[in-house]
Amino acid sequence: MHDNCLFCKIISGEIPARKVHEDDDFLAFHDINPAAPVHVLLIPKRHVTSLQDIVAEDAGWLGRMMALVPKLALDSGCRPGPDGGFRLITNAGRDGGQEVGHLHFHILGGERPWTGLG
Ligand code: DGP
Repeated sequence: MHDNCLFCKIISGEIPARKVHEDDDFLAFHDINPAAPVHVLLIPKRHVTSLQDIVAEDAGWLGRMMALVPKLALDSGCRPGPDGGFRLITNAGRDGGQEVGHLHFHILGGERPWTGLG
């Protein structure tokens, strides 16, 4: 728990969210301002500010986080196969367009057209 971190408050339950997945290490929930028909945020429960802070020792849990993405995409309504799919985005730092300072993956999908995040 990191003071004044919005996503830590969602993890603790202080701020509600529409959860799609939760386990000991990760939480996924619908983005409050969806940029696509499916727009889910996947976050680690440990407070990491962004991908800027990742080092080689993080490979284990970060790999497990990445491996959750295709299952969450399908469970959230992304279509399977080559005509379906999803987009994965993480914004890091101000120049990267990051607004919430807790590492998160945007999982975006659903039938096009939609613009996504750039
Ligand atoms: P980024 O710009 O990459 O830091 O994206 C932050 C995302 O977080 C943005 O798409 C909107 C979303 N968001 C901000 N506040 C809340 C909230 O209180 N609840 C939920 N579910 N999403 C939020």
